[in-house]
Amino acid sequence: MFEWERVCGARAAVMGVVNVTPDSFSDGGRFLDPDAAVAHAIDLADAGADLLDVGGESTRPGAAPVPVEEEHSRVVPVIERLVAAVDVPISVDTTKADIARTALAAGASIVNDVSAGRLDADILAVTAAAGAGYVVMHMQGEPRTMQADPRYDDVVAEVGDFLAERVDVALAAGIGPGAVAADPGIGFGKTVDHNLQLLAGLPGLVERVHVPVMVGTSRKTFIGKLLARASGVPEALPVDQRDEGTLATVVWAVERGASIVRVHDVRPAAHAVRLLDVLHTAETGAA
Ligand code: PMM
Repeated sequence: MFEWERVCGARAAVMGVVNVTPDSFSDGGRFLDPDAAVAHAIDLADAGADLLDVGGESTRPGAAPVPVEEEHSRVVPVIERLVAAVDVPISVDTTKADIARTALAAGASIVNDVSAGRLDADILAVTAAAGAGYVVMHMQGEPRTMQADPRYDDVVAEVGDFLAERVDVALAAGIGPGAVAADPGIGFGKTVDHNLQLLAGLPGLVERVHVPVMVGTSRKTFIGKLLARASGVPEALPVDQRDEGTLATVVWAVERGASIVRVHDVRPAAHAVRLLDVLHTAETGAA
């Protein structure tokens, strides 16, 4: 039975992103070849990833769904090879029960579901039957249209209510009480200001959901836009200039109670998380 406590009980865990896709916004096409994906994932594990998230369907704004056979052929061979090559848990980033089933049979131990079980409800039973971990993520709308005009009265309260409800649904489906994590879904049907409010409101969200909270800010558009805003330049900074900003959000999120951070550039995040842990230990010792 998967337990988040074993991954992020002592300090926050760093999840490395392995996108086996032609079109993900930050690394689309780089790791579509299985050899390249496996080599990259091993590099991320060597760089300090506590777990690896393998995805075969881009969820960037505007992305079209991928047929199940195609998604299967992208992720399952990579997971099979990774299970033999690394000793960190592997998660599959999918919304489809069929993909979750084959990925778990191939040795993955977590299902990262950006739809929180709303697109294919069987994914909950599949995850429960395997004794696997599960991530429920908040998304307003669906990837094709989610950035069109996202609206909330109170984004922190609405995302918190949604996550608490979906955690309950996952538990009711038989997923282990220690096996569910919740993610506010930064950038999924959210404006720059919605993302900012969620990051500012993270302590309340952590308290509200009662399960480990995952945060995925890595290289997202809002970082490019905020850096442009703060530096007085008209254009959002491109994706290859967002890693330092990402690191700032990683430190911010961990300091406000995030248990798992999902990133593309693992080494700096792993170092930052370890240093934060050392500093907190020193602070406790000095008190
Ligand atoms: N972001 C992406 C994909 N999957 N899963 C979770 N749980 N949280 C996220 O923020 C998230 C995700 C966006 O695409 P990427 O794989 O290129 O980062």
